[in-house]
Amino acid sequence: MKMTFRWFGEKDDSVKLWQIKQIPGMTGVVGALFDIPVGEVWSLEKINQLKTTVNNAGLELEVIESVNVHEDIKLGLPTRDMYIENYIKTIKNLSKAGIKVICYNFMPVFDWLRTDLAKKLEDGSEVLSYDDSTISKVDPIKLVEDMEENSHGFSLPGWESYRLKELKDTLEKYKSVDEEKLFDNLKYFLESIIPVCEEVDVKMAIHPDDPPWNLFGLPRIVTSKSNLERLVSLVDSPYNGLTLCTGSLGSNQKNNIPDMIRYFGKMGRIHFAHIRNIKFVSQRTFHETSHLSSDGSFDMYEIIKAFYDVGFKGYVRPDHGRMIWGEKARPGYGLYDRALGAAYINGLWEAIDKCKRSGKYE
Ligand code: CS2
Ligand code: MN
Repeated sequence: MKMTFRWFGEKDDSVKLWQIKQIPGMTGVVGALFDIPVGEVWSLEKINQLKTTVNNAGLELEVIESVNVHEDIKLGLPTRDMYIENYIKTIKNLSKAGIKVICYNFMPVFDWLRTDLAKKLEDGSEVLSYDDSTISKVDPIKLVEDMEENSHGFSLPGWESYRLKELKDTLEKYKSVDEEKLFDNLKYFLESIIPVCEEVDVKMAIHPDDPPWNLFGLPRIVTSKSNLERLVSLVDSPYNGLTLCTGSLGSNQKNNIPDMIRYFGKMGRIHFAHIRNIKFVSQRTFHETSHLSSDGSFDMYEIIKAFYDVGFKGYVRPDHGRMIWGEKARPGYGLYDRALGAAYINGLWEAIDKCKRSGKYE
């Protein structure tokens, strides 16, 4: 595995590259061009600028998260072909700059969703949380306003305000799109882009839906083992792969994360891993925690062991962390707790590796 750290760029991140570089075992950052509106082509010049900045700090830039998919592609509108052409141009430019993996998602309208961006835990730290009973009462338009208000002035990934301005209209358009239709639209997209990815050697890694169930009547399909299985066979190519996000998939208690890692890992379809822990309050209500197993509901040892056992060589990043030690940063994306997470993941990996090599476990 190759340890990386998500970074939002010089202008829009309180975390600096030199700080990331000082985290033990850190090889590179996961970046993106956040100022390019969804659907437009990423120019090679801008990509190279970002790459040079990152490389000058002694870090690699081999993973992009995210190149977002235009809503018209997800909706299957006639304009999708133009947006797919643009997406292909972006893939080719990213390849020229040495990018190996693109993380993306296929969630209608909303990206990840939480009901509180700063829930206080007993120790005074703040975390993102999700309460299913609140969601059912909330108006999606109000939710978007709340998210903007509570993000401490930071833009939130996937919550671009210009895009969500047309929310009412977009929600209306989705009335005719159910899960089957969304799968068809994803297939159309993948059939268009995967041959290009094969040619230019860039792997696509779809991010699971977060949380992995339908919201506000909008369909969600990247949610379970059987749906992921269907997804990887839509286009049967190693370039049609997955981002295995433990926190997103794991918020459905029916999903067995180590089993999914073993299954899709053996298939060679996991190219990127997001590792985090969450704590369930009830069936569909949870809050995020530190990465440590005993702080949350997941067995992080079993998760890392599953990656180890399938010989995972892909990229990994600590996912959302708590806000601790008085840090003021983008919710979920502070420096301190994610750095602790990276150190913990590396520690688990080393322990498993040494045990395995000394024959202490099969
Ligand atoms: C991320 C997602 O912050 C997060 O929860 O994992 O926003 C992720 O970047 C996108 O869904 C991938 O396109
Ligand atoms: Mn994730």
